[in-house]
Amino acid sequence: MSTIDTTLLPHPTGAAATLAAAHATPHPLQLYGGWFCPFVQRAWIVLAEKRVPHQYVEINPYKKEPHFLALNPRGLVPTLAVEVGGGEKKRRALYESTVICEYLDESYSDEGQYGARLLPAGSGEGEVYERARCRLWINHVVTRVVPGFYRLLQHTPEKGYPIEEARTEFLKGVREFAREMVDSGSGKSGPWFLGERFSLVDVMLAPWAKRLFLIDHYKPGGVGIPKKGERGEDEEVWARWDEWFGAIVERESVKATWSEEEKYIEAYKRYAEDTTQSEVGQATRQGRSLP
Ligand SMILES: N[C@@H](CCC(=O)N[C@@H](CS)C(=O)NCC(=O)O)C(=O)O
Repeated sequence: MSTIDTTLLPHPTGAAATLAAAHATPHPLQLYGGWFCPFVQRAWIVLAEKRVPHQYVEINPYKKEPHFLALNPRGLVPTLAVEVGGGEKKRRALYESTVICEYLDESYSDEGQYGARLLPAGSGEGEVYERARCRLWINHVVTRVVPGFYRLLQHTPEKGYPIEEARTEFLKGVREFAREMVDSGSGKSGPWFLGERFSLVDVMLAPWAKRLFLIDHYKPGGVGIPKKGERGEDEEVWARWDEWFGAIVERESVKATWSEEEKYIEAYKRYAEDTTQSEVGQATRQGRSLP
């Protein structure tokens, strides 16, 4: 059994360290996270976007400490501890990054205080459809793009399939996402998935967009997004991706939840060598769906 997963740097660095330090004081709303984890970054981005008062608690999820397992029997980060109930408040836990993000968006819904809703929330026909469309593309990110990312990052020459196959599959998921942005015409009003409006769809993909450089760093041929002028019939689609990507990396909440680049390179070495014992890594290796 590998040990590096339990010898991970035990704290965030860079901007994320500053954000964590500003949220170190005990608070009933607690985000249990690991600085390196993209699923955590989703929840962290939502807290930062909405400026929700909370405590950030850095833990190493690979250690599976009893106090953490008592909160989340799956033993994964992010885990959100919340207080619920009228008179006598009870401490409860939520997990699964997509569930946590929706919970935070709904719980801190006063737009005057917390800014615009991240998932369209209205009951009119148009908003209900847009909410469903957002969930559809969140599902695309969860079931296509993210597993494709790990299959490519964990590819080694010993695998029974060529790296090109993993790259093509991953790029297909990303291209379909970008094509949806072109087809919906959202690019006319702004860079985000919904155009002018930043939403949970952007949040769900942002952490992996930020980690694409790891594939360029570790894998021969890198991510392989074709260059301008060499994109054939997909020129417009990849230009829309570039626009979205450029906006994501500049988004304040994304920058604020990001540690120093070289720390990710160290942390993801075991993924790139396909020796990680993490549940995500093992699931990818065995062709199972991600935890
Ligand atoms: N489906 C979960 C996945 C969370 C997840 O896999 N987190 C990883 C860290 S990036 C973890 O806690 N791993 C602990 C382990 O593998 O034992 C979510 O969306 O929150």
